[in-house]
Amino acid sequence: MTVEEHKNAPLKYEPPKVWKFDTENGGKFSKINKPTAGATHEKELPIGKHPLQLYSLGTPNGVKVTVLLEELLAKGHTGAEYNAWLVNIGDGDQFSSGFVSINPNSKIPALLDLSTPTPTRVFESGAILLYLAEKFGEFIPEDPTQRAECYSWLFWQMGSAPFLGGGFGHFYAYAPEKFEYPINRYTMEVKRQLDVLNQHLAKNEYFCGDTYTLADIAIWPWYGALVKGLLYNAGEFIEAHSYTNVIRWTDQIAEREAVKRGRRVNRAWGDPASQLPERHHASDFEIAMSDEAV
Ligand SMILES: N[C@@H](CCC(=O)N[C@@H](CS)C(=O)NCC(=O)O)C(=O)O
Repeated sequence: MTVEEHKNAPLKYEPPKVWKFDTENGGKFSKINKPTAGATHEKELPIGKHPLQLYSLGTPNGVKVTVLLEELLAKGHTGAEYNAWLVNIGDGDQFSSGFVSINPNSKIPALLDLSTPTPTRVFESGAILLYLAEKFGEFIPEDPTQRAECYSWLFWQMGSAPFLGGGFGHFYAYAPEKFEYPINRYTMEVKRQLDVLNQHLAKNEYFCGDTYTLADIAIWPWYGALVKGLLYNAGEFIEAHSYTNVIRWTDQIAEREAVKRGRRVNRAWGDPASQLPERHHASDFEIAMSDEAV
């Protein structure tokens, strides 16, 4: 179709004067998405014995937090001991009264810190990463210039991932039909984002220079998984193999023991050896891998 023909083609969808909610739109998450906020049912959250209570799921946003917690524990910070509880978003657990009281936005991950004089709630994965990095003084540089670089990449991730997940992933993998316009628009944007990362990693070992920080922890579960073809089955479509510096960085981070542990926490699908739906003690990883547990 030429540009002129495209301009003259009748619109398939004419928005009504007032938008109405349609639960039957056929998209993968149409049953749980709705245009209102707040709790749908009364249910308290479970509380374990550790200072930190994490309510989450092993999606990329959840993995950011479990990787940082495992990294902090690996450095000997016992105050980072945590109970990780599973929030099954497919079943609507994020709309329980208990969950909404710690995250009014009803999205995982959410954290409750019981070690403060009164309990501290934190929601939004970027806020949780900053809260923990500042609390323990780790994975965030002291030098103001380096720290600013770290903030920049962290907020880059928080601002960019919705185009990857909510835009590209939604229209490429979850929408009820393959619509050319949004797939083109979001594929272009995601490839531009990957090029930003690839060019930066050509000159830097990690996002904030030569040290591994919370910026790497935030970016890895999304863009690392994307270049390894693990998100939306889109590796070939976006020519993931061409982002060689991102692949180098992804593989390097995947070798870290804390990362291997963190990516399993709150994961309740896929290869059984990759799962640990709840984590209440460091030994849970070994128990889950033993013959007894299989
Ligand atoms: N900006 C939020 C996004 C969190 C988010 O989108 N979480 C998704 C899972 S990855 C969720 O809980 N979805 C449930 C829903 O939309 O009802 C963050 O980074 O914490």
